[in-house]
Formats: sequence, structure tokens, C-alpha cells
Amino acid sequence: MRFDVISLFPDMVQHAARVGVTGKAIENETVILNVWNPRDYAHDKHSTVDDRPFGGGQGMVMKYQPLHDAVTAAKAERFCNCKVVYLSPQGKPLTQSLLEEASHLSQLILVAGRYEGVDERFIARDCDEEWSLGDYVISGGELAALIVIDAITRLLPNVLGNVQSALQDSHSDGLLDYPQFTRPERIENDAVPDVLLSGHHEAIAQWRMKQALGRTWQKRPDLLKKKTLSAEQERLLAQFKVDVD
Ligand code: 9WO
Repeated sequence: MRFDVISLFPDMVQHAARVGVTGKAIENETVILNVWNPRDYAHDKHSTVDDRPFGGGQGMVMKYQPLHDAVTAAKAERFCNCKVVYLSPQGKPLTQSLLEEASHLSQLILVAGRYEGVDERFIARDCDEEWSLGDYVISGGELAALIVIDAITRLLPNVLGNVQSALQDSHSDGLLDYPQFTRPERIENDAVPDVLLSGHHEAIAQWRMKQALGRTWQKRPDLLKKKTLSAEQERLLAQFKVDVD
């Protein structure tokens, strides 16, 4: 899969993406990453990419033409199955299932805004969609683009090992994770739950499902309302509720 990021801070994107799982995917060419700087497509002698907002007010707005030309450059080596996305708090809230859908694209062009935003006509004319990570404001779209690249790269075939992708499947089922423990077995009065030391794989799987259901019920009841539980899951959740009582 190919990612193209439009950004005034190309080093920030290139540097951060070359770490860890995403870095490895770029190295072994599962992922191609290109970053395009709108400043390189500004034609005046100061390479102007921003201007004062019509109607007045604070700050600056990114100009249409350098953004348009940067996206056009990214599309020039066009992959057939391509989408252009602007990242902003006004966008559609991102979910794991939207990211899964996007992981089947061959090219995703992510536009990272700066300043007080971009000329609205760029969003209307050049972008297919607008995505939001959540209801908060950050200083620019770069960190949002990096999160999207990270989350999609993890979903690509062969990026995570087989074991991990099986794990991931069981966790993209709309429940929160069960608690994890490693050595030592005891920290002062806090011992690891006995069942995890029992070697009884079926009992461990049941305990983990019960914890996942219970924690989702406690912390994110909204997620549980969207799900239909199996009879076994209903039983485990009922047991969890009795236990906490
Ligand atoms: C800054 C600002 C200052 C004064 C008045 C209004 C203002 N709006 C903004 C603003 O929204 N700046 C944005 C910064 C412009 C586009 C890129 N920026 C951004 C993207 N902030 N937060 C995101 C983002 C992206 C995806 N998901 C969550 C947040």
C-alpha cells in the first residue's frame, strides 16, 4: 500500500514513520511512503503557502494552489484505487472498521493542515473525505496522518506475525482488552490471578473473555450496547457482575 502525505513538515512525518512496525513495513516495501511539501509548489519568490482569511480574524489559512499542485503531484504516479483525505476535527469520526476498509486501498493521500486550516475549496474540490480522530484540536494534521498510517499498516497482510493477527482478530470484536501480567508473580500484596498460572488453557480463555466483557461493561457500556453476546458471553458477564458485587 502506498501513503502520500501532504505536509509543510515532511521531516516530522518521514522521521516518525520510520520507527517500529511502520518503519519495518517501509523497509521491506510492504508500505511506500512519500511526503509532498506544498511549499515546493508555491511559485512566488517567498514560497508563500498561507494567506490572511477573507472576512478577517486571527491567523492564516493555507492557500488553494500549492495544496492542489502537491496533491496533483502525488496523484501523478496514480495507483488505481486511490482516496484523498483531509484530517480535521470536522471530519467523520474514525473507527477500526473504517480503517479496515481503507486498508484495501492501493493509495491513500493524507492532507495535513497547519495554521487555522485550509481554503474550504480545497476540501470540496480535491478531497474525497474528511476524517477526525476525535473531538480535540492539535497543532496540525501530521500527527493525525501518522496515526492513520500506523493503524492501517498494522492491518496489512504479513505486517504483524500470524500469532498477533489472530490475537488482533479476537480483539477487534468490539470489546476492551483483558488485563495482562508478566513476572514477577507478586508485587507486594498484588498477585497475578491464579488461573493465569494454572496452565489450564480453556479456563484462561474463559477468564480473559469474562474480564474483557466485564471491563467493557464497566468502562465503555456504549460499546456493549452495539454488540450481541453469545449465551456463553452473557453467562460470563453475569458472573462478572456477581463477582464485583
Ligand atoms: C486553529 C484555530 C485558531 C483560531 C481559530 C480557529 C482555529 N481553528 C484551528 C484549527 O482547527 N486548526 C487546524 C489544525 C487546522 C487543520 C489542521 N489542524 C488540526 C487537525 N488540528 N486538529 C486536527 C485533527 C485532525 C484529526 N483528528 C483530530 C484533530
